[in-house]
Amino acid sequence: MTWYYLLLAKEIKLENNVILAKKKEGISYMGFIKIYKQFFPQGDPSKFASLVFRVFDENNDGSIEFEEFIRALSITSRGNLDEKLHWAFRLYDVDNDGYITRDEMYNIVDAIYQMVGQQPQTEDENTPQKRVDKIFDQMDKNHDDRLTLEEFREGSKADPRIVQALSLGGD
Ligand SMILES: [Ca+2]
Ligand SMILES: [Ca+2]
Ligand SMILES: [Ca+2]
Repeated sequence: MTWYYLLLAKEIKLENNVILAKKKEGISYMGFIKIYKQFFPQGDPSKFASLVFRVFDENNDGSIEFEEFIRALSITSRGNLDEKLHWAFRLYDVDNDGYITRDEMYNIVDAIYQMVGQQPQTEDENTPQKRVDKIFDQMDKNHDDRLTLEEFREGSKADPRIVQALSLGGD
């Protein structure tokens, strides 16, 4: 997730004054997407940014307050592996029911592919669907087509590339 830390670090610099000045308003959804667009001019990051926004915006009020921003930043940059994986799990588990379904995984992977634009990839991962199938082959130990936090955690530790998949093209 290296690009992600860079993004956040750079954003803090770029937007530091703005955030402090607008402490009460926070970062809007559109502002968040705009920041991503600076980093991924070759693709369309709006879908991915909207998914990340959801995780940042803990109180679900449509903006990322300074406190929310700092909390997310500290987990994604300074958290231990378990904290990072839990954060990533929340990103994938869009409906917050404690399971990542194939559809939810597809949603994120597709958003990442859109964001990074066209990239040379290996034959078995060159579409979002193939990538999702591969992740589930590796992680879904009980084959019920959904991943628990435990399966996600174990699978990610066994194959760190799965977590790095979040940063396709960035690491
Ligand atoms: Ca908020
Ligand atoms: Ca879910
Ligand atoms: Ca399972």
